[in-house]
Amino acid sequence: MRFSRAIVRIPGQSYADGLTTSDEGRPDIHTACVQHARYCQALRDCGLELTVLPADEAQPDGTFVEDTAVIAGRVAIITRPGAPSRRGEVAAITAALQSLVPKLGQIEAPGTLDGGDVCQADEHFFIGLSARTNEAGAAQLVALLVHHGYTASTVDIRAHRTLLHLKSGLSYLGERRFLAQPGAPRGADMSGYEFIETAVGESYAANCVRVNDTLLVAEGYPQLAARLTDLGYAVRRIETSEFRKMDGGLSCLSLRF
Ligand code: CIR
Repeated sequence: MRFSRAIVRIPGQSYADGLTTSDEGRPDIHTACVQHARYCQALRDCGLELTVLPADEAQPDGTFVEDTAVIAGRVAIITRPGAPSRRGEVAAITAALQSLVPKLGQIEAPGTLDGGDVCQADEHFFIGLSARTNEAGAAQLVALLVHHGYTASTVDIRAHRTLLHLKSGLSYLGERRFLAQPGAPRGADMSGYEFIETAVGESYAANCVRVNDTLLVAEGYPQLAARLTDLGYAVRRIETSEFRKMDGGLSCLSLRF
């Protein structure tokens, strides 16, 4: 998968009022903005043209744009986030996508779906069933994707209470290879893939992002960075401490297409 564009949203002053289960303390908004700006620069350095949306104080979790849409090739599906407090985020993303990617559909009630639960592996989409993505939402997404020529299947992560989303626990690296936390749920359809596991204490870094020829990896997980470098990846490390405090990771911060 090659990307040429991404949509991001700057964190607002209300950022620390968003949803979190983390006990790492309140995020510092200034540091969050610095980390976000570096993330944006990394995407640009990977060759992407960015649409940078301004902060929206009414949407504290709004910087986690990945959850509001699924982009499949050159079409977009607007989600219906599982957390009611996040449903207001989709309007601005719908507007931002309008001139860039044709809309294929929208997840409708009673369906709920967060983009963080959607992991594209080439022409196949793995969809996590989680506290945020329900069976109705996943079924709607499967139908839309299949109609558009992709294949899709679900992975039930509801028993894994420490995982917010499917992609909190694994990332697709390309070439039929996943990076995953030890014990991360694997769907039956994942048996034909190679899995690289994060080391003990480095589970958070299982959420990484392949952007063209670069792998964006969270800073502070040296065993993983060394392993991925040894495997031949061009690793770029990005500080994510203030996003981790709000249960977010690298993939959550952009919609790439
Ligand atoms: C939330 O709980 O919804 C946000 N604080 C974090 C969302 C992270 N998004 C993602 O992993 N795709």
